[in-house]
Amino acid sequence: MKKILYLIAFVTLCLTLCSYRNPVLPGFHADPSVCRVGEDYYLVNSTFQYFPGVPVYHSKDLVNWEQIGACLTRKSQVDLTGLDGGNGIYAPTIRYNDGRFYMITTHFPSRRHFYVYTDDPAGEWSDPIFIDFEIGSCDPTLYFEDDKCYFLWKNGDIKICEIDVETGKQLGEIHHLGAGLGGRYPEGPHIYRKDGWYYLLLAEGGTEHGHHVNILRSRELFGPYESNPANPILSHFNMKMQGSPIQGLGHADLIDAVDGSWWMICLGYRTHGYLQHVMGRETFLAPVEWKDGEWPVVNRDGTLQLDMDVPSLPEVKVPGEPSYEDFSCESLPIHWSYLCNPDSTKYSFSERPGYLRLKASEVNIDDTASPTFVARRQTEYNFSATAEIDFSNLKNGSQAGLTAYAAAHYHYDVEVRARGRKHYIAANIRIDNSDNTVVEIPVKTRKAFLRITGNRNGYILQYSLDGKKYVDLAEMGYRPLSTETIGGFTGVMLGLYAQGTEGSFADFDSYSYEVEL
Ligand code: 6LW
Repeated sequence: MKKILYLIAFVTLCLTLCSYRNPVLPGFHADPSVCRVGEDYYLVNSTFQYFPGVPVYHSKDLVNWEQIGACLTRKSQVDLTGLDGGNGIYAPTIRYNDGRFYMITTHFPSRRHFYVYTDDPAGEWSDPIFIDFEIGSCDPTLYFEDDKCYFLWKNGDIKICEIDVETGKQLGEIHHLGAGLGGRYPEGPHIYRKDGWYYLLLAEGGTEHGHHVNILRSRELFGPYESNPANPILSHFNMKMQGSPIQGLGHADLIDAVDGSWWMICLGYRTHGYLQHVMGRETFLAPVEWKDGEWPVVNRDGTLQLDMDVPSLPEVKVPGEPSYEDFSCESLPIHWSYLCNPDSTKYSFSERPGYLRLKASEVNIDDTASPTFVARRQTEYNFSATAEIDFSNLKNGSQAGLTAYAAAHYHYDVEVRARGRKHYIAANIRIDNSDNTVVEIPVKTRKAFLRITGNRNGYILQYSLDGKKYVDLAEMGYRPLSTETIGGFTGVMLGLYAQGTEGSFADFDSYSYEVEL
């Protein structure tokens, strides 16, 4: 009997130590970059037109991540006015040197590279230091060696030069490190120093299905770099992985863990149907075997799975994002996002304590301005998002509700509408130039529950007047909200909004987001 108990304990221990689930940051978490300080790991993602910009996540095991802040929390750092999903903040890199964290990124459409710094990644970051000698393209990174700082970026090929990290000024000549192996869009470069070699990691193929990661190395920082004969070191763009639910792997960063093991984080997307995805590019983790003087090998064969049965770092759990928000807070929790820089006068937690008051403006969620809108990421295929709304003060010509928002002109809404002195609950489908009310139901109450349920087919729009019995209003497929349909770089956000007549507002009493893995 004792032997059986020991065996059960060992198997349980092994399963606990030897597995994690990808993506480690589900939902729209593109262009990940990671660094380590002692036993602490920090990770950032791109955010495009969403604000705050560049969330900062912390972990002790590279699997469980907790958002501790954001790099860009002030308009003086990033002006997103008038920007849509193809613009804003592109790929970031986070690095640590001599007591200071740096995050470098690019603002589109200006294409200006800039970096901010801090000694507390959970706190405020500095105002931007702009790289003004090189305007254009994207994917900047920093490499520190001895007391020097080097700036790398992609613009056609991969370029590098030394900079004065205090001012962003160019210090040395620009060197060309080549364009990888000739794939489309060589991008996302990072440099690592190991065993007397400089390693240049980069993505090629473009951030769609052809995406993959290559690595080169040189004895000299400025090259010439030789390619790893085993490239690509990470790719699902092959026959073996053509059926994988994970596609588009690329844009990676390497990290040496506190126990000496190596790991890769990268972006990829989980397909809804054949090669279409709605949740945006997500952050994945893979183990790397990197023997002294040899090339790194990612997860044995350069692929990764949703369930990773590999030895992982000792698990350190973190509090997950709450599934229920009763808005009894004084400000919006950090994991919520606004569209563009928010107009703070349109949001209140104090005018009706315990409620989030969203004040309508003439800017609506299809305008590339700053609508009254707050959202969380869709993180799983199967979810249920529910908002409890009091629309007593929603005036004629206004709408407020819950939306599965992929982009301006691409969203499914279950909303309350005020027309004259009457109110209606409606399912509204916006696909490109088509703005279609599927159904509109007059209601006499002033409170309702609005719900969007997600599944592998798409989205179901529902409402309830008592929070118990839900009525289906519309059912829509995922394809119109997929990145392959819309383009751009973001994923579906499940948001609350109010728009229409100045002085009109809606009070949200709660928001719940439940997922089914
Ligand atoms: C980013 C590029 C990429 O600049 O997509 O997947 C672009 N990689 O490196 C936008 O995320």
